[in-house]
Amino acid sequence: MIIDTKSWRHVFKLDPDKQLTDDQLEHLCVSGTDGIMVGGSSGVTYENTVDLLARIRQYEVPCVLEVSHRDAIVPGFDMYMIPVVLNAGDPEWIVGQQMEAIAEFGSIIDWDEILPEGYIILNEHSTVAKVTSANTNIGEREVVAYAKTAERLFRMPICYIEYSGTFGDMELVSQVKSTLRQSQLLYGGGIDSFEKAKLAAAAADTIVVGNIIYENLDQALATVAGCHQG
Ligand code: 1GP
Repeated sequence: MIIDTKSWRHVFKLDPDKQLTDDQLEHLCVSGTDGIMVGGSSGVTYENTVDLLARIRQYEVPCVLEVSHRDAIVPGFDMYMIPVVLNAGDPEWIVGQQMEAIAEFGSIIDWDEILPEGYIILNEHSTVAKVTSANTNIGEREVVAYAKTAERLFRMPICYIEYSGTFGDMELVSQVKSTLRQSQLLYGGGIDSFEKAKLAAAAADTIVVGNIIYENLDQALATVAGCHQG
């Protein structure tokens, strides 16, 4: 089913390589979040992705796949988000992986289900920064220019500021938001409480909550209410 993710304010990002009990998954799916995004930087396989999708599908919450590797592209998600890492040092993560996936699956892709995401990775210590050799040593000038590159040059519907593992600079996020006219601004990284969700939601269009789910579920669930106050 093609869904409109534009109005999403809060998203839980679930990692197929990490464990959740049925009870924990139910709490997340009925929490009032706008959607579940399935994705991870390592250990994501076809099998663990199918398994997680089947479990999430017991609930009504929309569910999208953020494709990290073409071996783990599973049919049945509502939409498919395709990261393009704008500040990757290795062009493999800007266009190489995407080209390989299109070479393999291009004839069966429903392009209406595809949402490109222009990623800007800013935490040098994150797994995703290391995997993509991201150039994280950039300032506001470059970050804003990357966001404009996503929106105005590549016409991407989504710009994603990624601080995975640490809470980022909300002034910078606000600055990017004020320069975007069309693209939806996603922010993810270190949102682990009601307060941080509120701050991030005030700065970005949509906030993405990941790691805290696996560390403290109650704190993770509190981010939904925090987001609504942001
Ligand atoms: C990761 O942006 C998400 O891709 C969320 O980050 O895991 O730090 O919450 P955290």
